[in-house]
Amino acid sequence: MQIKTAKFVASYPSVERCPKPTRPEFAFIGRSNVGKSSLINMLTGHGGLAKVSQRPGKTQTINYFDINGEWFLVDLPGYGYARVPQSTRKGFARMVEQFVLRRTALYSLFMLVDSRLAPQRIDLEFAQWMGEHGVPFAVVFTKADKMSRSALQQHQELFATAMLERWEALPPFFTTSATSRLGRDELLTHIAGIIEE
Ligand SMILES: Nc1nc2c(ncn2[C@@H]2O[C@H](COP(=O)(O)OP(=O)(O)O)[C@@H](O)[C@H]2O)c(=O)[nH]1
Ligand SMILES: [Mg+2]
Repeated sequence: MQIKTAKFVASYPSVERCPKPTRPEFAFIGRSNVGKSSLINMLTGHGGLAKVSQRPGKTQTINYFDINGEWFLVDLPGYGYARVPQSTRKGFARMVEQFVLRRTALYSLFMLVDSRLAPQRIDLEFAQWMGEHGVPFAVVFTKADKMSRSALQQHQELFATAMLERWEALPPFFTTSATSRLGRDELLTHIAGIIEE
């Protein structure tokens, strides 16, 4: 898939306020600092579309980007902030939960995982929760440029093993780097394939 245009649409405070579901939507989520904004910029080819490296927990809204006038890329608030109060954290969790469960236009969700880390409980729990609710998703390993191929493979295998303790099949895995643009074609081809189905 070619990205011809990528434009910020608007930010919404809740799923109820989101626009009418008229086009396929693909949402991105992950822990704060996982590289979500960088990946969105890398995929769309627009360096300034999503803001990189802001204060963790800064994105408290559901952000819509119009891609090619054909589909929406949705930037969801991250999970796992250390520095926001518990009550705020619960608010984010509810917002994300309602969006993921209720949004009829959501074709697939991409869960970003930092390839530098061994499997994190919060990521595994979120994957588990999506699986239980039948939410289609893929796992996107970020910052692959910072890892040797063997270490990268080891973390991915550990993640797969942890998921297979609960599930018989794995979702698609993607390996990406915002700096080298690794994984860009694969992710966009995956999205195009889902839209065509
Ligand atoms: N080396 C490298 N650094 C990255 C990559 N993606 C993000 N970063 C860095 O990780 C930090 C957090 O990135 P950001 O995109 O803001 O993460 P977000 O909080 O998930 O949106 C920033 O300093 C980025 O420059 C990547 O693929 N490779
Ligand atoms: Mg961000």
